[in-house]
Amino acid sequence: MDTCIIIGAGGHAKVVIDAIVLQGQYKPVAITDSDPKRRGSSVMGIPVVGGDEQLPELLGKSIKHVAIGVGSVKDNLARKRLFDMAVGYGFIPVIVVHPDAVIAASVVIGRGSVVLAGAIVNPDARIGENVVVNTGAIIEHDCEVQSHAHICSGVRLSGGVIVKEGVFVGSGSVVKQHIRIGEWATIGMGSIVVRAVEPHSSITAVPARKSKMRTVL
Ligand code: JB2
Repeated sequence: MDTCIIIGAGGHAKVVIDAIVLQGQYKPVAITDSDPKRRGSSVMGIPVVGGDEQLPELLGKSIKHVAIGVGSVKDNLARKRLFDMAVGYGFIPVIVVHPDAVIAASVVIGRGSVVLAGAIVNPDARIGENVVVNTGAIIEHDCEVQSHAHICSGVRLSGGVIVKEGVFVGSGSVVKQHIRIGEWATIGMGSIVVRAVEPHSSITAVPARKSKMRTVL
């Protein structure tokens, strides 16, 4: 089995490591983390060997594969930076698919993307590079999720939604069919998105609107 390194030793790394182990294709053998206090500790039995300055040495030890274990809260820039850095060093980003994710045969997934437990990705959806489809998210048919986006736990993207590069869609949000979300936009947790979202903008939960008066007897 090929070995792989994990970048980041926090909560998201645990979930990624668990999925990699269950997937059974790669064996995580070392973690880098920028926090010096984490050096010498371990996550799920995998040692934290130091910061990212260790990466060239690990590559020299024939560890060729990498998974980004740093998640994101409203910002995917760090994940993009780490992905670009690892690729720049010559690492191969692994595609991680939890065995309990459901992915249609026609779905295309780019390198370094992670699809976690209970997620569903339906026919003809396209997933770019370094995307996170987090636990229980639903990506409906014909959606396009571009690189470095993070579709958080429990999100539902209806059919044909376009999520541009670097977008963050917060937990539990629902996006109406064929909506386009501009690059590096941030959608706050629990939002109901019924209109296009401007690039680099930030929106939060859309409040329920009164549709029609109704008398309840
Ligand atoms: O440049 C870096 C770097 N920046 C932060 N290089 C490396 N190698 N590591 C880095 N880190 C490390 O990522 C931090 O020192 C820290 O140990 C870890 C982030 O851990 P944390 O638990 O704070 O967040 P997370 O990214 O693992 O998880 C967040 O995102 C997930 C999607 C949390 O909000 C989770 O609750 C969420 N599920």
